[in-house]
Amino acid sequence: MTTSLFGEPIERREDPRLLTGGGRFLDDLGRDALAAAFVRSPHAHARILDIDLSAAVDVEGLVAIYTWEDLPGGVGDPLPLLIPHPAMTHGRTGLPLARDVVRHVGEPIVMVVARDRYLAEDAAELIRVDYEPLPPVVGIENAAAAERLVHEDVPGNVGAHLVQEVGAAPAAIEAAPHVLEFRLDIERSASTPLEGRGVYARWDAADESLRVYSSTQTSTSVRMAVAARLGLPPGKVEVIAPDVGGGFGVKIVHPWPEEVLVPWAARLLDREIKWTEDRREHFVASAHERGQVQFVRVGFDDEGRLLGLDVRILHDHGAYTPYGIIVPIITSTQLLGPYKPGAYRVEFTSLYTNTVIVTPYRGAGRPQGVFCMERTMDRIARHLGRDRAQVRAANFIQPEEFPYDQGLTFQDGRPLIYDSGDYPEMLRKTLALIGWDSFAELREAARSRGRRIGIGLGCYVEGTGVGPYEGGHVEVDTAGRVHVSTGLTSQGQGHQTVFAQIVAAELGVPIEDVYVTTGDTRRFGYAVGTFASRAAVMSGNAVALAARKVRDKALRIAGDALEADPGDLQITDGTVHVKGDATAAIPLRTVAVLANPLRYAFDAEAQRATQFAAPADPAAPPVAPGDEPGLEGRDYYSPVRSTFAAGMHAAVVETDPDTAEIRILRYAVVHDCGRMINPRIVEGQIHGGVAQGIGGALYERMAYDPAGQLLNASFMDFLMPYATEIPRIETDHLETPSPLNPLGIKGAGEAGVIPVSAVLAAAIEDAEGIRVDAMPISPDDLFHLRLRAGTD
Ligand code: MCN
Repeated sequence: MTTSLFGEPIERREDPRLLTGGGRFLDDLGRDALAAAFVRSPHAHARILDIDLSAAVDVEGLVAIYTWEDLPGGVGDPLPLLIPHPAMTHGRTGLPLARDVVRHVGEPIVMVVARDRYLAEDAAELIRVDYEPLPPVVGIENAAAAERLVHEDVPGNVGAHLVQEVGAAPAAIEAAPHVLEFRLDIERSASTPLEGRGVYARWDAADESLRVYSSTQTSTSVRMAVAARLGLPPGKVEVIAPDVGGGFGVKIVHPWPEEVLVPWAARLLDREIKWTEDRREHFVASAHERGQVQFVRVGFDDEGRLLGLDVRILHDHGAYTPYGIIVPIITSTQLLGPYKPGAYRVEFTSLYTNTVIVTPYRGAGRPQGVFCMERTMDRIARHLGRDRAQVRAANFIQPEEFPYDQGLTFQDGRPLIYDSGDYPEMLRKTLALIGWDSFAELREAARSRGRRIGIGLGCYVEGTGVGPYEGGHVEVDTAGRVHVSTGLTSQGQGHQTVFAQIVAAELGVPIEDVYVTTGDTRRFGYAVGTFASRAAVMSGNAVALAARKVRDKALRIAGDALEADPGDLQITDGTVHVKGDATAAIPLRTVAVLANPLRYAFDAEAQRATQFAAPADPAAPPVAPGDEPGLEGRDYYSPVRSTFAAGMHAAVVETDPDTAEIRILRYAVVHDCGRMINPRIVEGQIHGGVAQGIGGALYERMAYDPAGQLLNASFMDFLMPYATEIPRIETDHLETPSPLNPLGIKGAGEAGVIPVSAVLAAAIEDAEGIRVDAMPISPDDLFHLRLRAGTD
C-alpha cells in the first residue's frame, strides 16, 4: 500500500544511476568551456609588493588574466560577513582576489582564464608575485598570546568574545563538595568531500542572463550573491547544483571567491568558463573546522550531580570569518547535551590565525562540545569511583521535563528549548546493545591474557531543522506523474527517495510515479539550503504541506466529477475513489486533466472517463477567482525554533601493548531523530557520520608547521580511514516525535559524527588506565601518553 511508505526502509532510488556512472557532476559539464586556474599565496602571511604578468601573457591559448585591480566595484568588494552577531566586534572577511596582504597559504591572488586547464596552469606558473613575508600566527595559543597580529587593526587577534551565564557557576563550583579542573585540545580537521568545489558559468548575451552550475549546498544563496555582486536582477541568474559529490558543510560558504569570479569573467568575455578545484586547493583554499582548546572547571556532589560548570573556549577561526561566530556559539550552547548543569558559565574567544578559514563541518562545533561534556562526565565518575553510566543518568533531563529550556540564547537570538526526548531510555538501550554491565568481566579476562580492551560511552543533543524556511512544490501532470521540487540541494543524503516517500504517502500514489528535483533555482526560487541537518524537517514538512494542498484540490475536483462529497473520497494507488467503493473511481491523471479546462479538450481518455456535466453555475468563470488551473500546490514550512535530536554511542576498543595501535572492536549507536521517514537512509547517514567521526578521532589532523604551511595537503599524507578501519556499526532507534512540526521529524544527517571522539577517548582511557585529553589520538600519541603516565 502506498500510504504506508512513510517510515519504510526502502532502497535509495538515486543509487542505481549514481553507482552505474550515470551521475552528472560539475566537471562532467562544460567540456568545451574555457578553464580557470588561480595563483594562490605560498605564504601564510605576506605583503604583496608586485605582480608581474609579463612572462604569462604570451602563453598560447591564454584568454585573460585578472588581479584585484581589474575587478569592478561589487565584484572586488570584501566577501560578506554572512551571520553578524554583536559579539563579533572584529569581523573580517577576505577579498575575492587578495589586494595587498595575504593571510593564509592558498589565498587567491590572480585568476587566469585559458583554453584548457593545462594552459591556464602553465600561465599561472609564469606569473611572478613579489612578496614581503610577514610573521605568521599559527596555533590557538600563539593567536591568544598576540605577539603578532593577523589583521593589523584587530587587537589581540580577537574576532569575537561571548559569555553566557545561567545562574552563578563560579560560586556554585566554589561551594561544591568536589571540584575538578582540566584542559582539553581538539585539533583541526576538514570536510574533504570526494568531489571538491567547482563552478561553471555561461552568459547569454541576447537575454542578458547568466546560468551558473555550482557544486554547492545552497544554490539559491549563490544566486543571490552572484546577482548582487554582478549587479544583475536575480531573475537573470539561474543557479543549478548538479549531482554533488559530498559537501559536509564546506560547500555552504556563499559566495566562494571562485563562485563570483568565474560568472563575472564569463559575462565579461561572453565565453563559458569552468573551474574545478583540485585536491591541494581543497586543502588550502576551502575551509576547515574543529580546532579548539577548552578549559573546564566543574563542581559536583557525591552522586556526581553537576552543581556548576564553567567552560572557557579558545576557538581558532582561521584568517577570515565569513560565518561569524556560528561554530563556537554552537559549541558553547549545545555542549550541555542531555544534562542539567546546575549553574553554567561559558565563555569563548574566537581568534584569527594565518590558516585556512573555519566554517561549519558536519557536526559544526558539536563534536568539540560533546568532547568537553563527556570527558567531564568520565572525569567525575573516575574521581568518585562511580559507574560512568550512572553518573550520566544522575544528570539527565527527564522525559516529563520537556519542553526544557537550557536558559541559553542561540545565534539568532532565540532561546534554546529542547522539544522532546527520552534520555534515560536511550541510555538503557545503549547499555543493553553494547553489553555494558558484563564488560568488566571481559576486560579482566582480556587483561589476564595480556590484552587491553576498554569501553566508552557518550551522548549528544543536537539542534536540527533550523529555519528560517524551506518550500515545496508538488504537481500532478496529465500523465499521472507527480513532480516534487524543493530548492535545497542534495549531496548524497537520499532526498530523491525520502521526499518521494513523503509525497507518495500524503497523496496516495505509487512512489514510482514521483519525481523529485532539488537545487535548481529555475524550479524553485526561494530556498535556504542543505546544512544543519535541516532538509528532512524543513523540506520534508514543506513538501508534505504542498502535497496536502494537492490532495485537497484533487478530492474537490474528483468530488464534482463523481458527484460525491470530497470528505467521502480517498486516493489509493493513484486513483481517487469513494471510501469502501472501488467502482466509483477516477484516476489522478484524469483529475489533473479536469483541473485544466483547456487540457480536457485534448484528452479523449479523460472525456470517456467522465460524464459531460454542465457547470453548476454557468455564470461563474471556469477557473474561480483565487483558484489556479492545474493540479499543483506550493507551501512553505517555517519553524518557531529548532527541534532537538539526540543519541548515545558506545564503543569497545583494543589497544596493542607493543605497537599502541588502536582497534575498534565494536561500535553501537542508539539514535533518536523523531519519526523516521526512512530508517535505512537514517542508518546510512549514521554509518557515514560515525566513519567520519572515526577519522577525526584517530587519523585526521591538519599538520600546520610554525610557518603556516599545511604539510599534509594531499590524500597521500592526510590520513582518512578506509572501510577496513570502520567496524560494523550496530544501530538501534528511539522515536520521540517532535511536537514542533507536522511530521514529527528531527534531523539525522550530522548525528553520527558528533560523539565519536568522546566515545573513543573514553574507551582508550578505559583500556589503558590513562587520561586522554586531546583528539585525535594516533598510536604515536598513545605511546607518548603511556610514557608520560609511566604505564609503559
Ligand atoms: N531522514 C529520515 N528521517 C528523519 C531524519 C532524516 O529519513 N527523521 C533522512 C532525510 O530524509 C535525509 C537524511 O536522513 O535523506 C538526512 O536528513 P537531515 O538530517 O535532514 O540532513 P540533510 O538532508 O539536511 O543533510 C545535511 C546533513 C549535513 S548537515 C551534512 S554536513 C552531511 C549530511 O547531511 N553531509 C553529507 N550527510 C551527508 N551525506 C552525504 N552522503 N554527503 C554529504 O555531504
